Parts: sequence; structure tokens; C-alpha cells
Amino acid sequence: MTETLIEVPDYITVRELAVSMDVSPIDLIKQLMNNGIMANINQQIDFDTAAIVAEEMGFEVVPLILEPVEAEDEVEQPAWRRILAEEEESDLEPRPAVITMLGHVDHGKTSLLDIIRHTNVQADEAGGITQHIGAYLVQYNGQTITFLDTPGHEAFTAMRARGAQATDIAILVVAADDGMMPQTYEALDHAQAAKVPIIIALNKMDLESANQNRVMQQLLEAGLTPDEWDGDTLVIPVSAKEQQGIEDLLEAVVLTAEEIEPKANPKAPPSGTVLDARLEKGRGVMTTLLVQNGCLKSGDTLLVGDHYGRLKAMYDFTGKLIRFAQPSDPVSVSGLNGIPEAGEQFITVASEKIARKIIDERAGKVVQTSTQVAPISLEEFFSRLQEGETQTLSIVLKADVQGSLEPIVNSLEKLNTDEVSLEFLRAATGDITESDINLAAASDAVVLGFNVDVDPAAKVAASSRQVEINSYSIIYKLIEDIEKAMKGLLAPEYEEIVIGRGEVREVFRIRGIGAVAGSYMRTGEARRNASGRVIRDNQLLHTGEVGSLKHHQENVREIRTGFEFGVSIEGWKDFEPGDIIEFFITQRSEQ
Ligand SMILES: Nc1nc2c(ncn2[C@@H]2O[C@H](COP(=O)(O)OP(=O)(O)OP(=O)(O)O)[C@@H](O)[C@H]2O)c(=O)[nH]1
Ligand SMILES: [Mg+2]
Repeated sequence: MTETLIEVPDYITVRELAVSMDVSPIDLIKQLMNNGIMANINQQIDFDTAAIVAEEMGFEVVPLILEPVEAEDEVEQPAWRRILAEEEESDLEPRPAVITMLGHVDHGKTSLLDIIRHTNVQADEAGGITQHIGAYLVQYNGQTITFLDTPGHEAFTAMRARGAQATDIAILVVAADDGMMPQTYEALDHAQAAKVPIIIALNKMDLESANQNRVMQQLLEAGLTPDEWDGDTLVIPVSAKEQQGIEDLLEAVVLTAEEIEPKANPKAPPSGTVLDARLEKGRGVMTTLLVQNGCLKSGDTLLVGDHYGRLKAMYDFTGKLIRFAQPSDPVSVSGLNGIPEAGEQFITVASEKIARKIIDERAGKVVQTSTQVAPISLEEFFSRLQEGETQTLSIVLKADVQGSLEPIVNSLEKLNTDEVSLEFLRAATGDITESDINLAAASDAVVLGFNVDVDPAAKVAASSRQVEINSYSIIYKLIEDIEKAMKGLLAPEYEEIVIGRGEVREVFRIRGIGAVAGSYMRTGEARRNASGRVIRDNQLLHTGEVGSLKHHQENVREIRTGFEFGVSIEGWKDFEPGDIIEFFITQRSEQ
């Protein structure tokens, strides 16, 4: 029986169907004629029609389901792993393992790392909160290990995700007194998504309130069985304060690294990940990179997203000027012509001219992806609210003096309702800085400024990260705008623009899609993201979004005048030949 089973797509030409049944096209055309269908060899028939004639000719027909092509793996695998996977085994040489410290705020990531590298960074940090990914090389028992620090504050989700994506092994730092906290779980999710081994550093064991058993129970519930309970998750009790257990932790790192044997091809074209980038006075854009394949030399031309530049200076993690960096080396470089996004992949190209050419060629694509992830604006807030996407408007507020900050915060807090609440990620005095923009970008917040300036680095960051800065000099105007955003009064006005008209010629019923109008584009164009009005004898019958738009079997984004196409309109199944479909898009009206 299996020889007679054929798979048929939504639409198929007579020729293709004949080939798949291994019968002569003439016989097939005759069979179609018996059913009252006049079709030539190149004409398309829909699934139902194909199924009827094929079954009459002794075949069993099933719909052809196009499997998505392993999309999941493609997305999850970071670019550097794909690059390494393509290297010849014989070109690969061992490289230091990259270890990332992850965990909830204040659980001791930076303190542990300080002990590990015998310095004291933690004391220098503003407010003790790690803002950027710190990156260090550490020697232990003759082995070199690369450590990346990440911040634990909830606003820095993106940095934790990038840290986990760039690493070979994650150390999840859990304070033994607090136990698993929201960002511990979140960091765990990132590490698991990146499919890297996880070592638990159970910190602050010196505290009387430390409760190892409780944390191990929480780990178990999160799906990590501690080694002490016969599982394979190494749980290492440590105290950064008393410098206890650090050797054990490093032993665990070395053991795990030996298992995964990190490798790279030092002779390959250099590539890796951007850990951090910022504008520095007098030095321009400084970018922290993790070299993951090949060796980076000063003078190389870097290409990162839509930024590029010849490396002017390269520094190692201690700040020493170097000319050469190997796989797993973290370095800071100057020379890029803009601030790249942390987490972006860098490559090197032969010249700046080639870099520009590559950027130009893919410009269209880049614009599209960046508009999809555009952070929130006050105007958009309400529409997202209506879509059920958000109930909290996150705010970064900067004001000139404490005397204006307090009344603004107080008045804004009064606006909280059961449906919508305001959350202050930061409410402080001083100009709007790059750090305010980064905070807003990471957590989809709006930036409000009252009588303050926006410093130049913040302007660059705001435009590259598409963060909206709203500046005010009158308090009630600021309050009023937020109130309007919460009630939707700032929602922009939209107008409809007709983009084309098509005429329905034939109607098909297709499983899974419903009614498809085989149509002819008379004027203008149809687009996949447009809406359509079904018009019969000058009467409007229905308005709905375009469901599917096909040219032959292919899904397409647009159809131009003079072409035949198939279209479905959401919520409508009663097309008739002669119906007119008027396609329109909705766009913001000019004020
Ligand atoms: N008692 C005790 N306190 C510790 C220990 N380790 C860190 N701390 C304290 O915990 C606080 C936070 O430590 P950090 O190392 O800055 O924590 P972190 O995880 O890097 O914090 P973020 O970078 O802000 O997420 C500091 O006050 C440390 O002194 C420890 O083992 N025992
Ligand atoms: Mg820290």
C-alpha cells in the first residue's frame, strides 16, 4: 500500500501531481475533466481537488506538512559555537575555559571572583553593584581560566543572558542565607538555555543564618540534584568573606573544564563576542571583547553588527597595551566607529572598505530586526497594555534637585491603579547618562528628565538602543503625560491607506486555512501584513486581516499589479468569483 501513498501540498501543478503519482499527465488531465475541471498541465489545483482525483486513480493522499527546519537549535546555538563546530578537528587546540559568575544581586559573585584573582574590585564599584561584565584571566595550578562577572540586579537580564551565552561553564552563586532568589532562577534558565555545565557556589557559609540543606532542597526542586544526594550537580560551600572553600570551587571548575576540553583554532580568522562597549572621554568607543576563535592582532579591521573600524589600541584585562590576543582572552579595544551591542558577534574583515560594503548589503535586514525589538515609548505603552502585554510602566527618572524629585515621585505614585502600576527603576538627581539609557533599554523603561541635560554618550546610546527620552521643565506636564500614557490618551491617530484592489476568480477550500480566493491583482498591490475588505456589487461584506498570501505554492510578502495569487482573509469564507478585495494598511497620521 505504501507505494500508493502520496503527500500533496496546499497547491500543486497538474504536472507535479502526475509525477508524484507516476502516471501520465494526459491521464490525470482526463480524470480532472471527468470531474468537470479543465486544467492544463501547468495549472495549479488545490489540495482537495488533487485528493479527489488521486483517490479515484487509486492513491491515498495525505497533506504535505513542511517540518520547520530544526529552528530551535539554530536559534539557541550562539554564533561562536557554530563557527567552532565548522572547524576541522585537526586545527583545534586547547584554550582556557571561560567561566561566568551568575546569580542574584549581592549574593557575592564579585566578592568570590575577587578572592579568586586576589584583588579587590568589589570595594571600588559604585554602590557595590556590578554594572558591566568584568572579565579576567586567572592562573590556577598552572591552568589559565577566563572568568566573566555579571550583575545580579534584575534590570540586567540581557547581561546575564549574554554572559551565559558566551561561557563554557556557569558558576551559579547562591547566598546560603537567602537561598534561591528570582535572579538565581532566571540565571539558571539562561545557563540551561545555553546548555552549559552549572556549578553551584553556595556562598556566605560563614553566616549563622546559612542553611545549606534548604538551598539543596531548592536546587532539587529546580531540577538540579546536588552531588551529595547522588546527583551530578556540584554544590561547593564557600565563603568569600572568610576565604573558605575557594580551592574546592576552583577544583570543581578545573574538573568540569577537563571534561568539556574547550578548544579553538588559533589560526582561524578572529571572531568572538562583544561583552561590553562604552564611550570614554578621550579614547572614543572602548569595546570589551572575548576572543573565541583565531588570534586578534592590533591593526585588524573589526566588523560588529553595523559598526566597524581598524583596531587602534588593544589592552588586556589588566589595562596593559598588547598587540596580540588568543582564544579565550578578554580584551578592550578602541577604533570602532560606533557603540556595538553587548552580545553581538564580531568578525574581522580585510579592510574598512569591505566592512562598509558588507554593512550596506545587509542594511535592509538590520533595519527590520531593530524595529521589531524597539523598546517602549510613552505612546506605545497603552497599546501594549491593551494587548495584555504589560501592566507596569517602568520609569527611569532624573531631576535637577532633590526638591523637585520628591514631589514628582509622590505625584506619580498617586497615579497607580489596580490595572496599571508605575515602577521606578531609578529616581535620582543629575543629568541623563549612558547608564540611565542602558538601564532603561535592558528593562523596557521610559526615561523622564526634569530640568536636566542629556549627556553626549547618553544621546548616542539612546539613539542606537532606541530609548525614548522625555524632557520636561514643568512638573504638571510630566505628570499629565504619564497619566495620559496610562489611560491611552497619548495613543497616536491612525489612518487607512488603500494599497490595491484584486478580483476573485476562483475559490478554493483548503484544510487548515479555509477559503482561499484565487485572485488577480488589478491595481496597486496586496501585502501579507495588510488588511482586506471584501466588496460585492459595491457592498462591503467583510473586513479582516490578510491570513495567507501565496503566489503559486509559495508564501509571499506582496503581489504586484497583473499577477495571479491566492489570498485568505481572516474571518471570511464566502468568497465568490467577481468579488473585489480592497487591500489597505493602517499607518500613523501625520500631525
Ligand atoms: N558574610 C558574608 N558576606 C559576603 C560574602 N560574600 C560577599 N559578601 C557580602 O555581600 C555583599 C555583596 O557582595 P558582591 O560580591 O558585591 O555581590 P554580587 O553578587 O557581585 O552583587 P551584584 O554584582 O550587585 O549582583 C557585599 O557586602 C559583600 O561583602 C560571604 O561569603 N559572607
Ligand atoms: Mg557583582
